[in-house]
Amino acid sequence: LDKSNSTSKNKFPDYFKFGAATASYQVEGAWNEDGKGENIWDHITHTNPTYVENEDNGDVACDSYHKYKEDVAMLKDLGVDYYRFSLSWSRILPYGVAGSPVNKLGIEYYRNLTQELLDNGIEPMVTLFHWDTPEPLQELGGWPNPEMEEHYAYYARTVFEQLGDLVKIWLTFNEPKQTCLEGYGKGVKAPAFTTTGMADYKCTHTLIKSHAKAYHIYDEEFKSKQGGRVGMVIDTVWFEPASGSEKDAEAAERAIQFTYGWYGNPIILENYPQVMIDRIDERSKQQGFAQSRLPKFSEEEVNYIKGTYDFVALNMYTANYAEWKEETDISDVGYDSDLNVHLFMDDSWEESASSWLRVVPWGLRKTVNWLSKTYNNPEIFITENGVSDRGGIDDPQRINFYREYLSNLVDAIVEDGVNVTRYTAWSLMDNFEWGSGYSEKFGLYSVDFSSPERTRTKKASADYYSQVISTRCLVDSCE
Ligand code: PNW
Repeated sequence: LDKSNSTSKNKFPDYFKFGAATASYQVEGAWNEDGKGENIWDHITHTNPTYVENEDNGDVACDSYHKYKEDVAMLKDLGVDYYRFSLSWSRILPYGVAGSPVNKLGIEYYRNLTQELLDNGIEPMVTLFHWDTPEPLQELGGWPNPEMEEHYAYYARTVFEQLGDLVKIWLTFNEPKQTCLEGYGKGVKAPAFTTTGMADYKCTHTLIKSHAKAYHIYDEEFKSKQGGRVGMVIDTVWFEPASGSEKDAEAAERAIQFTYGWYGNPIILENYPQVMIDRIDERSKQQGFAQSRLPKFSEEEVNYIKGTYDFVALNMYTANYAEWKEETDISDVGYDSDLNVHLFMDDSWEESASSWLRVVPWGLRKTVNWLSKTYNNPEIFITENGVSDRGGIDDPQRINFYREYLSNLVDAIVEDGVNVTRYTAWSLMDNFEWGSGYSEKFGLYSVDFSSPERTRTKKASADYYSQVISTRCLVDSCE
């Protein structure tokens, strides 16, 4: 695309907002302070330390529990409009379960952080759940147990009551696909179960119902007085057909339906994607299951779930090629064989420190266009986008990443008419990158994890992002 003759094409609209994100377990530390209960990441890192690279854990992390004022000062310096952070369920409800006592000190921490943001003119955007399930709930079976809906509803109501006067944007779940598929299906996230093709589907079923319930609780009990909005963060990579063939196009569409659509369709449209229902029903039957491995929503549930969003939220980092493949072994029970698409990356795509993440900026433009078309032009928030390296203050690769992805985003908005209103950089600072520990760095600020002070230092990319935010523009020449 030739943008040389139009400067305004590089400009984000005036209403557009920029933010930065973190998540509780990845930054807070203070894992057992002030009455916080144990969660599944505390549990797995303490009982099975080699689960994470270098035996890292989030016991201290960035120590944001004590250093939140420094974090807010960094956000202020960046000039962001809002800060996306998550609440630790175990810090608020140490026992996790419905009806259990609220930890006043936990609430106080989040009220202090939120007030500090507001005092600095930064809007809070709050995720209720970013993967850190309370351990007592995991011991009741965790997300595949339908009972979780009741526990989550109690937690959500508690949070709306305690923080709803200050917070106007709520995200019920972060990337539930990672919780369900990676946590219960593939074992690469806590609680590390590997019952794919069953537990991941049950987890999703309960989680979607939990989301819908929280949405309705807010809508009925809080919205009229608090005036906020509620949505769910769903992630996907962009799936590009491996060739121009019909079959590869079908494979790519099936892959995004099994990824974004798995969660997006029930909430934004109606029920699971038909291609998931058909394939999993059929494969289950051939495998001798008396019913489908994909649970069914009743008609009443379908109607209760549909429409439970005030905006559509997307985490997006990278892309895969999708290639059609022959049906292979019917006896294999699992999400991957239910999907049955050959996914791969192009060797020419620039690498990052994360094996799953290659730099594919045009994927963002295609993804938001797909969302807009599939879900009838909703308001879209980008709730995460960013890149990892191995560290250092001078980070030209990250500057280039942000420049290229933002350039594609502005094209999607200005040229394609997609209604994206927010962009969130992952992450404000280097933090605990789950199974990779502290080895992969996504921050705009570096954190010295070898120092008890957890000293934060601004990277070159933070200056770049600041400049984009203050000018709403990607190039110096635009206005
Ligand atoms: C996100 N993918 O996870 C999480 O929300 C963050 O907590 C995490 O730190 C960040 O990305 C970086 O990993 C994702 O393959 C992991 O598409 C993988 C994918 C997407 C999101």
